[in-house]
Amino acid sequence: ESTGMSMKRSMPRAAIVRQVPDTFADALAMEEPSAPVNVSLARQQHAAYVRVLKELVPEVIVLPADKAYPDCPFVEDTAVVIGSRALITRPGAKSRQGEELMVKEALQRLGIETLDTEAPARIDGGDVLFESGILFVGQSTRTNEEGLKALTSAFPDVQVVPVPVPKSLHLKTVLSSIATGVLAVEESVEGRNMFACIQKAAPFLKSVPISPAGAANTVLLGCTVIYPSGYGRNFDSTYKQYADRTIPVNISEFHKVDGGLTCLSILVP
Ligand code: CIR
Repeated sequence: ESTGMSMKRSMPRAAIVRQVPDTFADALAMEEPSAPVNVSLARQQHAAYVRVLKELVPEVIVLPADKAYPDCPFVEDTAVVIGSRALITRPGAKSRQGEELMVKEALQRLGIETLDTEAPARIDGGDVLFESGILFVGQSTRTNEEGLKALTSAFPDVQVVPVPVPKSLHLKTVLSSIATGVLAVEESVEGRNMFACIQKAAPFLKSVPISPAGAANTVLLGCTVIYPSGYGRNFDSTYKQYADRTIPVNISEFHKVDGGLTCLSILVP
């Protein structure tokens, strides 16, 4: 770990995504978007992201949208998969509870053992980062202490570390893995404090500061980093220090409703 070299990480065997519903403009947002959500553009952007996944991941399962759940494309929030087991979450926002059912069935079809989260526990998968064998769990408005306990009992062999998320929606809004042992971390007071908390438990982890807010939410697939373009900056040279390949993807319509790239898929190891 101290060589400064990033280790190879294996490609997930499958990814689960969920299509954009007609009601997507009603998705939850912490702040009213400056421009309204363009649903047909969101669909095009989603399709482009799915094409990238299909290029890299052996199996991509595309679940149909449900118009009763405007936030349903953000599948990441509905399950935490480690090894051959998944904890199906109880999403933190009431309007999202129920999204997890279709995802649960898809995971079971893949042969994954599923466990359920019981009330009063609440978990959004966007608060959960599994890196270097440690499960970092954001404590946010969406994921509570009971949720943290549910994760601890679902994965008894895994070290679980709570990380306060005072301001942002989710843990992974602020930071994400760009290589094994390396995190992209939003350059902000919140980002610095969160990474300091992470480093206390995992001093070997490195951070790469990224601005502006929102840009540090990336998807690592094997040695490829997919990152959000549309922040007026190109991050290729930054991420190429750690990754073999970088792919920018524009998801402007998802950013408007607080969604990042990681939210749009569940990766099945
Ligand atoms: C929500 O507020 O739940 C959605 N509008 C955005 C969810 C983003 N999910 C994620 O970052 N994992």
